[in-house]
Amino acid sequence: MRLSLVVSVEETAFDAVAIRGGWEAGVTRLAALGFDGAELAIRDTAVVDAGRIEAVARDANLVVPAIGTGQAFLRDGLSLSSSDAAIRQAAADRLLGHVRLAARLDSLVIIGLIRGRAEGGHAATTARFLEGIGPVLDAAASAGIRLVIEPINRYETDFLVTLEETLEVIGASGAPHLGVLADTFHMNIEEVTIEGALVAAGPRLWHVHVADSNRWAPGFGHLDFAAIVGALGQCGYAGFLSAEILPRPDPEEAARQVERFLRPLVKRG
Ligand code: LER
Ligand code: MN
Repeated sequence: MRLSLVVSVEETAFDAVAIRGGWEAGVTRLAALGFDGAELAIRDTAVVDAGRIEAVARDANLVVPAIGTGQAFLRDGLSLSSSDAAIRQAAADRLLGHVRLAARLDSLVIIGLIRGRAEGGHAATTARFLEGIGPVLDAAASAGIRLVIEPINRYETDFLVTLEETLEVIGASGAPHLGVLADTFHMNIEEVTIEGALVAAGPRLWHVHVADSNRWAPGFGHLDFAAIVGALGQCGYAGFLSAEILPRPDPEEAARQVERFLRPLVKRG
């Protein structure tokens, strides 16, 4: 398992992004702190310079394990499951840009808040979601890119809050390149046990966001990360632990804590 941290390429109102004040400096700083990767949060690939991202990551010797898309929902209101077909279409069109960038960077594309909210019940929302994501799945298959759906806690969404229900929708899609992202902060609110849910997700678990119970860096709250990393090892997880954390007590200390606390655990695991 390797370590990364979420960096936003634009200034964002989303608070769990520890490194701020310019993505280029952030990525370079992560490399200096010993991280293996930088996960990028990108609202719209039309306003980023893909060549520049490739160059900065390569020069810093960092992988971009995943590209986050939630700001397209938070800032622009795009939703794959909206009851408005034009909004579903706009969300899919936006995600095609993320898929193209992911193909250049060899990244996963995260379907987080952009999956939308429940409207008219779970079954109807799922049906619209599967229709909305269809063209994105097709483009990802052609590009050889995988997507991951992230279960998100009930205070942020009412559609797909647990790993189990997310895995059901993934199964219903029939898409072999659609998997699940586990975020320990959300899981602490929604799952019966974090370790049990991780083991149950097994080989369909392709990406992990780490934050402690308070969304501070691991070790600054009360989650049992030795048990969490142990469960990930048990299900054969060999991907990234990507820190999506508040910049507390300050950005530098938050990032350092991720390395200091998790590196010994992932070396063992
Ligand atoms: C995104 O990865 C996430 O975890 C959500 O809390 C975004 O609002
Ligand atoms: Mn997350």
